[in-house]
Amino acid sequence: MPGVVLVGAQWGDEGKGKATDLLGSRVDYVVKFNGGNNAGHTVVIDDEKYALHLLPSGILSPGVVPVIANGVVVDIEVLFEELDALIARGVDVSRLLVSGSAHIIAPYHRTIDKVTERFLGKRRIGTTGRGIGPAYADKTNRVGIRMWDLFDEKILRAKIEGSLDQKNHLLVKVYNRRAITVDETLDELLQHADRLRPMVTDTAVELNKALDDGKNVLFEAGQATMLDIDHGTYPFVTSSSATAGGAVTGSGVGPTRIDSVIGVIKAYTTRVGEGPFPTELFDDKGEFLRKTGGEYGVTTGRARRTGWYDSVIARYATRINGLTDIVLTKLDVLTGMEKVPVCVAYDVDGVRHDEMPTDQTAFHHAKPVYEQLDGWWEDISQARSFDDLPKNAQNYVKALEEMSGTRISAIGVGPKRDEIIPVH
Ligand code: 2SA
Ligand code: GDP
Ligand code: MG
Repeated sequence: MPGVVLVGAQWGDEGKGKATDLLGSRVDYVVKFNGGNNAGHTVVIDDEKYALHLLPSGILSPGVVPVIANGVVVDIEVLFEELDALIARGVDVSRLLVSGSAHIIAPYHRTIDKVTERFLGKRRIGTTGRGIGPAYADKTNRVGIRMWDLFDEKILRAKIEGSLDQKNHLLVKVYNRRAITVDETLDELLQHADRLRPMVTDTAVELNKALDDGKNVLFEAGQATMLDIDHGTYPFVTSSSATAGGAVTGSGVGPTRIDSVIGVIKAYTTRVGEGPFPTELFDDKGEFLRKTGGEYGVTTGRARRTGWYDSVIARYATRINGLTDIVLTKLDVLTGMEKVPVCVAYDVDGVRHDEMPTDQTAFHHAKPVYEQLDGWWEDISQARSFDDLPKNAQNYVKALEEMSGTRISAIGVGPKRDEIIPVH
């Protein structure tokens, strides 16, 4: 501590929600800095399961201040649905802060996300359909709507008009849809403005002050390194900065305030949506990982694609994020295998690549080069120290640590809060 970034090191769903929750008792602020309600984080507390999308996972820890920072895109309707569901379960959400500079996902962003994917057909990205890409496109095109705009109706109307101008042309002429009116959008966005007002503030001031006061601030990434708009498998990515750098631009704190960067990595790999995935399995082993690991989307319910651990990606994530620590999750899911293959390099058209090829064609052609590690049969869910693990599981963890070049600080052996082994 005090400034810690937590990122996904693969294609998402590594268990970031659980990792954040674990740190919860030691942090004062948990900041979501990218993405929106495309995220799905599962936290299991005393057999109670919570699925969070737009809210940072830290909202479940008593005393923590949850922050939705400027880099996030906010669907206001979803925000209140999620808040109300937590309130109904007795969670105190009263400390939530939302950046006035965060962009809003308007109803037309959701519509455009869905029709674009349908229009793309075989070339689709496999988005979550939550309007994420179109909202970030508007932000970059400088026709986005920010939280602050909700509190000045005249400005809000003008911005909606500006944004809808081109979109209605596209919707009507290209997608054969009805035009969206300014008034219907205005009504929907203004519905919750009064309830939002007390939460909306300059969160960058709040976070810098918290760091000045020696408070512990955890920046929690949505999605993951390989889905990052710059460093992921473009174009099969999300539209935000999901890597450690995004924590800085997405929250308004300087890079000198970050002390450590934790990468969360699964002991195997999964991916949702389209795009290349070198270690993907299409056989019963893949189905075993999906079933045993419960690999279904938290937001959309989609079956996740599954494959072996890829150390080329782990090294890449280490480099891009400047990882200081790794939390290795779901080691328990690999129990019961004779051999566990681990990808150590790629063969790209006959040439060995030890590092990630960022050229799209090369990555599409990448074939994994595997090393076969010995598996284990013992149930490891009760293990609470490294020595409790069977020898072969210990060797698996050590091999992964060596290949990634970053120390593994904790090992997940089950979904529950206490199913974790601290290592260092
Ligand atoms: P989008 O909707 O524009 O962000 O989609 C672009 C790509 O990013 C992927 N993506 C995700 N991948 C893994 N997990 C995500 N969150 C949910 C979860 C996903 C779900 O935790 O399970 O429920 O389906 C997430 N969000 C976005 C997406 O699959 C596209 O490949
Ligand atoms: P996130 O998007 O990175 O927060 O991850 P998700 O919540 O989408 O997916 C991770 C899933 O793995 C959730 O269902 C967690 O409850 C579960 N999980 C996390 N850590 C472990 C672990 O060590 N073992 C097992 N079996 N499940 C885990
Ligand atoms: Mg998830």
